[in-house]
Amino acid sequence: MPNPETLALDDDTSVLVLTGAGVSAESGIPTFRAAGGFWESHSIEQVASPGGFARDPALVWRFYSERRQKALTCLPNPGHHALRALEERLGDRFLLATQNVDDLHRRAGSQRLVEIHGNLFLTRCSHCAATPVRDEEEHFGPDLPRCPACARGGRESLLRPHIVWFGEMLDPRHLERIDRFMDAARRLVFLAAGTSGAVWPAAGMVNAARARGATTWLVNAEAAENTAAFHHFVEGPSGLVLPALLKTA
Ligand code: BJW
Repeated sequence: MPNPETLALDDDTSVLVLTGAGVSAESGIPTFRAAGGFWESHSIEQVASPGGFARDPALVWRFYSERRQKALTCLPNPGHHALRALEERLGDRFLLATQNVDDLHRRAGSQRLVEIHGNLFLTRCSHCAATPVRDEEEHFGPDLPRCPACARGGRESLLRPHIVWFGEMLDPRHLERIDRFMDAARRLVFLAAGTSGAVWPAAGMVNAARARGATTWLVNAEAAENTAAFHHFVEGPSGLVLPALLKTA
């Protein structure tokens, strides 16, 4: 009889993980909705929406530049490392979808990684479809960066952070990759960690996993908005809980 408090992974099991800001909290990166989080000191509408960028691109660049500075000083924590170790064990039976843009999963060594809300260190054109480029610079107004491809055609287009803002579509290729992974699993475990379950479509991934018969786990410091959708809820900091949970899985 498997222990109900372990993931009970066998050779037939695939694991889809969804992470949120809570997983990086122990690395020193603020979450969004907590006291002291980003949305306490910044208006979502001003800094994380296409309308906000159109109105005041310098304010938006300052917000993301400060986050770049901060993220570069932070290190992956034991939660990130536990997920990388699980990937090493499972190989292609593992996929990590993260809402985090801070690059810490990649820096921990995760490779089967889908950054569904973008990446803090990628910059792209706000107008044309040129491929996003790696960019660790901080951009403070008034000399904001412009798109070289557009400039060659005589157009002045601002570059912007490669981030999915509210009201913007997630990259359909990312969502398709997650769907294909779930469809291909013989037995599926879905594990969400460090996310409030307040933002869609990520908050609905648990339902999509359950529709495929998945066993579902939530690891979070407190109840999330969608806790009731999970079979198992382990309350606690992911930097402690994930290593323990995955070690015995
Ligand atoms: C710990 C911990 C520790 C702390 N250990 N735990 C369906 C219904 C209603 C609305 C919608 C819907 N579908 C779409 C929408 C609109 C919208 C949306 O979801 N709105 C809701 C707010 C209601 N979604 C969108 O616009 C998305 N686009 C889209 O769906 O396009 C189609 C469409 C558009 C419009 C209408 C309909 C369809 C895009 C969403 C983009 C989100 N972007 C952001 C900002 C950009 C990234 C960035 O700058 O970093 O992404 S918002 C922000 O929230 C960020 C995060 O990735 C995201 C999720 O937050 P997360 O990670 O959950 O963080 P927190 O702070 O909320 O929670 C942290 C949790 O960790 C807490 O519970 C803590 O307790 C816990 N914790 N320390 C474990 N140590």
